[in-house]
Amino acid sequence: MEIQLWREILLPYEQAVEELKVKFESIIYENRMLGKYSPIELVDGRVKKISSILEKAHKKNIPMNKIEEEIEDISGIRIICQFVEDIDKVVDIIKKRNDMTIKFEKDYITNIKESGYRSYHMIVYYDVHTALGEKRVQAEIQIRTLAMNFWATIEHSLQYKYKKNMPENIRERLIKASHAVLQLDQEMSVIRNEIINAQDSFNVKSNVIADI
Ligand code: 0O2
Repeated sequence: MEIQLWREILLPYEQAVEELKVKFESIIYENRMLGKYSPIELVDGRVKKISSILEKAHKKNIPMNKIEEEIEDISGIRIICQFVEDIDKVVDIIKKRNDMTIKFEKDYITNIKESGYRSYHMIVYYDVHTALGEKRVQAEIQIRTLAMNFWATIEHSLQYKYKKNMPENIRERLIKASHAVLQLDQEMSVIRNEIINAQDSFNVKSNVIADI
């Protein structure tokens, strides 16, 4: 397919990523302005590379005319939370919104993947208005803690490096590390209130300094 055609196809997905990032980032900003704890720590987003789209289509036997329907993560948003409890809060926020419709959810936090991967995924429909007209696109929203994200980022780069041939000892270490991440998340949850209070007083102090 010509590069110009790909540009046109990807345009609405790029816009969806930009808009969704702004919308989720405003949750952080508004909570902070109101002196409230934000269940979202940070937001990231990307449009899948053409090569990755084609690779996935090939792997899953998806014909060209079904790519937009069947590859649900062309637009990808990642929402990072401090604590596991925040993930449910973010899921609730998304469910209550009327600017996105949930297609389905995958709970890899309750159902941890064999690799050790933990994250909550939501596929949503989202309407964009571009220079080429109105379009309903799909976007994958991954919600995870800082600790889960640390593990997934490292594991993803190793997957990329080794492709299908990850050495057994590295795979085992990653699984061990995922147990440590689970324990870290659990420990942090126990002292969650202490941490939130400490962050609140730190924020109050920095605001006072900023006002001066
Ligand atoms: P990217 O964009 O490079 O992250 P699959 O059949 O496993 O290919 P499926 O059915 O489309 O994937 O959905 P699934 O399993 O929910 O995975 C979608 C995305 O979740 C992946 O995107 C990863 O971002 C993330 N993910 C899933 N499993 C793992 C895992 O074991 N380790 C890590 N690090 N991430 C994972 P892509 O397509 O890999 O692409």
